[in-house]
Amino acid sequence: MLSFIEVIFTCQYNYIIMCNWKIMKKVNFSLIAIISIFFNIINPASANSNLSENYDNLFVLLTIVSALVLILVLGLWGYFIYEFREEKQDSDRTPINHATARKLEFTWTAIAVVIVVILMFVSYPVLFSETNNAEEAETGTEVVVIGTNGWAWRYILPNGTQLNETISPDENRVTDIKLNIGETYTFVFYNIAGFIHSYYVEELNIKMDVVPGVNNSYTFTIDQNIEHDTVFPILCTEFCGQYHSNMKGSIIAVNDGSGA
Ligand SMILES: [Cu+2]
Repeated sequence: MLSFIEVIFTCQYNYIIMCNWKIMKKVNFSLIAIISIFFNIINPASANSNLSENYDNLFVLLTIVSALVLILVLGLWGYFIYEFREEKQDSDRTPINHATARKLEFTWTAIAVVIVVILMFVSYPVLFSETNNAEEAETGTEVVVIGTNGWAWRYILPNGTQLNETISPDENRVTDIKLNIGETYTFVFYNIAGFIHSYYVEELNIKMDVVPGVNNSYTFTIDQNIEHDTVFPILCTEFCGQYHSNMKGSIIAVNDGSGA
């Protein structure tokens, strides 16, 4: 799923392209920006776990709020460029007085603060709905996930089995784990590396920092509609050192009961 920041980058990217083509005057770039945002909203989200719906709703809300702010800012910008262009000499260019300017400043600052505070209250429960301290977490089948100093993921399954990485000729450290579709799991993260990793499964909406001395946990359920043997790749999203990009592996979703 494309993130909120990527939406903004997409808009800026379109803007830069148009500047390069020197056709800025002919093309209404704010329209292109709006189309970009719309494209990002309708981009199919990753609805493969129970976490997806809350995240996706929050994403759409943030995108709409950002789009409205963007339209307002671009609209005002366009208006001022047009109204105070060089050729038009009859526009009123007297500066507003200090008291009015202060009121205006206070008002727009207050509006921005209110919007940010509302978004904070909306985002907070989503962010922490499934990600808690291990002791307080709603628990499913507990799987221990270990980030190592050999740039690999290891698992300890509920039955005590440890899954270790295999190192491929091209130096990838690969660890796969099978999980049952529809079963609720709690991943408890340990770090024996001494430096930070971050466990990321894009298609299941899982992302958790794996920090030395901190046992974060993550409770999730793979959606019932997922097909047997679906593979969800895992990445490390904390730049952790020499073999950062070689920390490979997958969650393999199974419905024959052979999962952890
Ligand atoms: Cu890492």
